[in-house]
Amino acid sequence: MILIGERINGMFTDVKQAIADKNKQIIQDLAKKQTEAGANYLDVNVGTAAADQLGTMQWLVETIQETCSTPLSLDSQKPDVIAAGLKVLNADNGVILNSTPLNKKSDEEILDKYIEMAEQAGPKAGIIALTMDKNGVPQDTDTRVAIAAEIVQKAMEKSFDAQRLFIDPIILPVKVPNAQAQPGNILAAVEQIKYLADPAPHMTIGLSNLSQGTEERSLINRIFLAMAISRGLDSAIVEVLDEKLMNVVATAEMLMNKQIYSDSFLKVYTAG
Ligand code: THG
Repeated sequence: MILIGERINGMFTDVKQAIADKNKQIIQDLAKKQTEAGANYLDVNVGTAAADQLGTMQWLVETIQETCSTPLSLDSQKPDVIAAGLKVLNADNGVILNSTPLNKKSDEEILDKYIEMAEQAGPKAGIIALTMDKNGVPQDTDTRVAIAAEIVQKAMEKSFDAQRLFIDPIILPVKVPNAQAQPGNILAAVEQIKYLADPAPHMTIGLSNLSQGTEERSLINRIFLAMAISRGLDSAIVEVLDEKLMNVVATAEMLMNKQIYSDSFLKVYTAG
């Protein structure tokens, strides 16, 4: 499982404040803690409050790199914010450019831009592409799979290896009215997307979106993650500091025969 730690995101009040105060300590602590907890990548999202998104992305990247070499997942739907981050990034250990739709009304070529930036960033650079296009986020399984197929096709045309591609079927809060069919639709999409290329593209989701506004956040996140892993999800943007969630990852991987069973499997796999 490729785990992307979600915490360095201006959506969180502590990070938002740290950005406003240029408080490096808060950001660096989150970087170290998430790395120790098993994050393979650290998501970096400036949020919506920062006036200078490009400068904030650069400050976050530089601040994190001062204390740890965990690869980053630069998270923005704006190519210029990603480009700004890449300028100051040491991409030797890899990087993920997160996240581009297939296309959007104001930018038909956005996926091409992300692919080009990833190619320039080096052979280990990956992309998270959302199953979203100029019509927005689809609500059914078939449209999600159809957009995923177009994303895979575009990557093939550009000789961008499917193994550097993460497809994200976009999970939204289950609490939103009329959205309760979506988790099931996403599970069905995950199952089908893995057959679009051989070897399959990676698949990821921003898990915490699902439980936003609910009173059983951790439980909802845990159960859905186990269900999605059973359908082939092999990556997720998650709260890696949630120990119970990390135990679910280890157990699901063991039950899927991706990790060998031993009586101490939990200790072994959560120790990294
Ligand atoms: N797909 C991709 N990238 C993504 C997402 C996705 N990046 C951002 C997001 N979605 C994943 N990360 C988060 C981070 C935080 C929360 C949800 C998803 C979250 N935050 C609390 C809230 O809003 O309730 C903040 C609470 C606080 O301030 O402490 O839920 O889907 N590719």
